[in-house]
Amino acid sequence: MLKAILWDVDGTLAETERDGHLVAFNQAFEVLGVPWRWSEQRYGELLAVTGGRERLLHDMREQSLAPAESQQRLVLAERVHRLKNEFYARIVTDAGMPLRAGVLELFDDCARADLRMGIVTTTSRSNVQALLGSHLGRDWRSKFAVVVCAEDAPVKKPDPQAYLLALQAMQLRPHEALAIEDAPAGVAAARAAGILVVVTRSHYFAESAIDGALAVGPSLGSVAGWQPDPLCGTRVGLAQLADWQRKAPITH
Ligand code: XBP
Repeated sequence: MLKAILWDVDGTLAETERDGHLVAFNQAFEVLGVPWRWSEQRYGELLAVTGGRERLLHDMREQSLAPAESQQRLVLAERVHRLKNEFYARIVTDAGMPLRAGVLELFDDCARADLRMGIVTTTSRSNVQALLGSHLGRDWRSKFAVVVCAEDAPVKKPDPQAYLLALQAMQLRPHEALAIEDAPAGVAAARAAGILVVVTRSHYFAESAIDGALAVGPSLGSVAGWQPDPLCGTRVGLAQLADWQRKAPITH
């Protein structure tokens, strides 16, 4: 029986990578006098590395203008990352970052069914606070039984640490939860924790090979383009997710 929905954040709740983090990283580079910028395409390549600080350090290995010493790189990555998160929060609160289609409706489905929700992300807590605070108000935290962020799970996806922590905190067995993710690393993390996953593809992972998901589609806001075909309705709601979960082959 389905007892909880576990939400990834970046790319799943909103297109935060392209419209938020990338823009904020480039703003931080500019302000701190870092002599390079990331294009939309380069950022897509760098998303193979989970975690903003880790992504910066990975990129510096290929930047000829990056500091030579590893300690200096760590210091620079730390400064850029902190400022990036400040700019990100500003983008989200000032300019606004729309939630993806079908997300709010699924929140409402869960509330109506009294089904618990959790946030399971390896992004920084301040970013989650900015995004959900702007959409759900100051009371946003009360809508989630658990909020696992990078500060709680420092070993980033595809490691299952964040999902294992969520299961533990919610006292759930893996087959009682269903994760919603957008990217292969997130799917791998959930699967490694034994949790079934539904994938709503985001901008950067529109074409990525996805292994081991229960269902894959372009948006929770529409039944078009999903595999397997949704039963009925106009969007992918809780009834559909529960049906997919019920029909999943039992592997536990
Ligand atoms: C999200 C990430 C993060 C964000 C940026 O992973 O990889 O690095 O891109 O956030 P998840 P930070 O799929 O777990 O949400 O800069 O705070 O890392």
